[in-house]
Amino acid sequence: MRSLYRLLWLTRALEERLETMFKQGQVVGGLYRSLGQEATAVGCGYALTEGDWVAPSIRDLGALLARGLDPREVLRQYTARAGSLCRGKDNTNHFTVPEKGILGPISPLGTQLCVLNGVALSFRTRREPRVCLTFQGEGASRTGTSHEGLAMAAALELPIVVVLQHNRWAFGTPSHSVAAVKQWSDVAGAYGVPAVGVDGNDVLQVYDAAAEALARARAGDGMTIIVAETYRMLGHAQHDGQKYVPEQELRAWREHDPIRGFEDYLVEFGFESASTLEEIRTEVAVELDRATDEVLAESYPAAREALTGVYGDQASAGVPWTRGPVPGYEDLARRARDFTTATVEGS
Ligand SMILES: Cc1ncc(C[n+]2csc(CCOP(=O)(O)OP(=O)(O)O)c2C)c(N)n1
Repeated sequence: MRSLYRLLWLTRALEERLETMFKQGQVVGGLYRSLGQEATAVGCGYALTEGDWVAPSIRDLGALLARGLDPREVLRQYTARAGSLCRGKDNTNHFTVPEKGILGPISPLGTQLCVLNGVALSFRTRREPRVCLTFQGEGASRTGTSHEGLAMAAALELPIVVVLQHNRWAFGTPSHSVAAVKQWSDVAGAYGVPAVGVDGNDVLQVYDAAAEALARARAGDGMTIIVAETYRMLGHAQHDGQKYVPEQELRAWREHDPIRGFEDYLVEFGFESASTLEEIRTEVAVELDRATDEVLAESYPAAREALTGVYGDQASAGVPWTRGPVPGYEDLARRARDFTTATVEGS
């Protein structure tokens, strides 16, 4: 209970920290918060065990922290430091860390599930008792690719759990306008696998459903779809003031905050005292202060590093991934062409 609370609070506090840093111009790229839906990511991430793989969406920081990702790695990544997981070349959580069982988001929505199916298939082929879990927004679940991924995982009985997060909005599109289903848990009906609907803002309910679905997958009984009912309390990202969201809807969901609800539960049923929870929040703040100072003192990548680990279609003229001249690399286009020619001739 204490670990779950700590993870919930860490997720929120770290995102708040990132928001402040975004406003100070420290964050390079976008910031997509999970305010109001932290319980789904934390509950699912906490149910995974060593050796399992998780594929988060941009809004599942809580699952990564539950998997043991150090907040400093998150801060490094968002501030594009040289030592960050993407070496300063990408932001948010678009990183894959095989040793931690993390498959990063893939921007064309729905695609990530298809890739994770390959990971799940490899576990089954090798007869390893490992399982996969991934998240999809209800918007992503409307893509053809998502349907292909779900159909394949179900047909092959892959050891995978898909968590469909019904948070009501996909950017500015309300969920009722993209599906005829009244209950989103009905979307799983067509795939012939168990579908479990949960209150996505109740971390214990999410954890129980995830643990059961993962055990099922581990036992060789195939995929489960969990539909978590929740709400995106902020805009799509920092640039989106969510003016299209009715105020009364926000007000109603504010009353159903996942962290406040869990605090009330812990205190009311005597699991934790209010002062213990306060101590946890203070510890998290101290940890984040330290982590922020440490990371901001780290350097950005050297300009030369812009050329390493980047892949593009070198067959086209120029260098497709640069928008203008790179200082110090005036002859880059020529060198890229020479390299392509040499490679083609060499092979
Ligand atoms: C195939 C595809 N279409 C559109 C986009 C642009 N896009 C990125 S996130 C997003 C909204 C996603 O909504 P949802 O899947 O419900 O997740 P949420 O943002 O609500 O967590 C859109 C439309 C994309 N990345 N890929």
